[in-house]
Amino acid sequence: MSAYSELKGQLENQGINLESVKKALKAQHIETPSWGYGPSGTRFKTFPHPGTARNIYEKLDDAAMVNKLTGVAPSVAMHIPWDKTDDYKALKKYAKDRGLSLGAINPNLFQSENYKLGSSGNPNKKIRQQATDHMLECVDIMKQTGSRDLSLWFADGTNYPGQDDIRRRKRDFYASLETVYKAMTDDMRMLIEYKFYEPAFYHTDLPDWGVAYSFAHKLGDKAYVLVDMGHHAQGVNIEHIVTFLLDEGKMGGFHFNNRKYGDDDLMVGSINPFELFCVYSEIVKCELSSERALKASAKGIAYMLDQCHNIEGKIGAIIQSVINCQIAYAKALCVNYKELAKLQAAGEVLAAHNMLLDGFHTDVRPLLAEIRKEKGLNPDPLRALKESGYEAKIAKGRGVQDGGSGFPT
Ligand code: PSV
Ligand code: MN
Repeated sequence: MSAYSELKGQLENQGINLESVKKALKAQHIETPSWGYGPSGTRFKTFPHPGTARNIYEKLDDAAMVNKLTGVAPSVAMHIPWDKTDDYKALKKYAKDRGLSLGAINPNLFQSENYKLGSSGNPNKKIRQQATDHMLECVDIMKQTGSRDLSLWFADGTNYPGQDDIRRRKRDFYASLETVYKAMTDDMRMLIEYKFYEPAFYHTDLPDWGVAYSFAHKLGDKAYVLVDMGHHAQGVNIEHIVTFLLDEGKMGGFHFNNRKYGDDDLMVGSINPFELFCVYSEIVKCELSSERALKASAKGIAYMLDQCHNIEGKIGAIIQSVINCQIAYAKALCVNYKELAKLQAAGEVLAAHNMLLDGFHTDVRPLLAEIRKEKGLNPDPLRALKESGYEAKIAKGRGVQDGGSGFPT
C-alpha cells in the first residue's frame, strides 16, 4: 500500500473528508516578499549569493519560479522605495505575464535620515508630514498595481525615559494613520504591524497587538492587525492572539518567519513547527465554522512571508518556507474538530490534547506530493529547482553582487 493510500484510509477512519482537505490545500496562497529575493545579511556582513536579484524585475522572475514550482505563491509583496519604478502599470503587466500579481505595498518609514526620532510619531511636524505623504504616495501606487493591502510597520519609539512625550506621539500617530486611512478606496485595507522593540529600546509606539488593534478599531472596517511571528517577546502565545483577532474580525494578515531569539527572520516553521501548526489549526477551525463571520474572517487573511535569507540561497529558502506552510496547514486539516470539541466539553484534558497532537504528528508529505502531481507539478519542488538549472542560469547572467555590510538591501 502506498503512503498516500495509507493516509487516505487513516483520515477516513478519523471522519475527515480527504477531498475537502485536498480542495483547501489546492486553494492555499502564500505571498512572497520582494525583499526576500534581494541581498540581505546581519548588521555584521552581507554575504553575496550568486545570482541574487538586483531589481524588482529580477525579483519577479524569481518569484515566478517559486510559483511555477509550488503552485501556491502567485503574488509578491513590495517595499517602497526599495522596489520603486517609474511605471507601475508596466510592472503589473510584467508580473501578469509571469502568472503573478502585485500584492501588499509596504511603505519604508525607517530609512530616511529624517526619521532618527521617528516617522509618524516624530516631534517635528514636517517630518510627520513626510511620513504621511510617503504613505499617501503608496496609496496611489496601490491604485496602479491593483494591490489590496497597505502594510504598515513603523520603527518609531524612544531609547530613553523622558526622551519624548509618549502621549503626544500616540495622538500624532493616530492623526497620521487617519489621514492615510481616509485616502484609501473602499476595496483597500490597512494592515497595522506591531513589534515590541528594535530599533527603539525603551518604548516602541506600536509595541503589541493591543495597541495595533485599538488603532485599527478606531480607524474603521478597512483597518486590520498584521501579526509578524518574530515580533513578540519569548513565550508569547501567538495562536491565542490570532484567535482573538479572528473572532473580532481584525486579523488582517501574517508576516511569516521564525525565530529562536529575537526578530531572527528565519524560515517559517524552521525552529518551531508546532507553533505554526497551532496557528493554522485556529484558522482551520474558523474556516470550518458554521458562523459566517468567522469564515469571512479567515478568508480575508493575507499570508505573507517576511524573511531574510542570509547564508542560504534565496529561491530555495522561499520554496522551503512555502512547503513548511503547506505542511502546517495540511496537518491542521487532519484534525477532526467536531470530535475535539466533544472531548473539550467533557473536560477530557489529555484526550483532547492528544487529538490535536495526532494532527501534528500526521505525515502529510505523501498527500502534498499527490496534490502536486494532480496539479501537474513535480512532487518535490526543491528537487525540481535543482533540476531546472535556474539558479545556475541566474548566477551566470546576474553575477555576484557585493552585499556590503548588513541589513537591509
Ligand atoms: C520589520 O522588522 C519588518 O518586519 C517589517 O515588516 C518590515 O516591513 C520588514 O521587516 C522588512 O524590513
Ligand atoms: Mn514584518
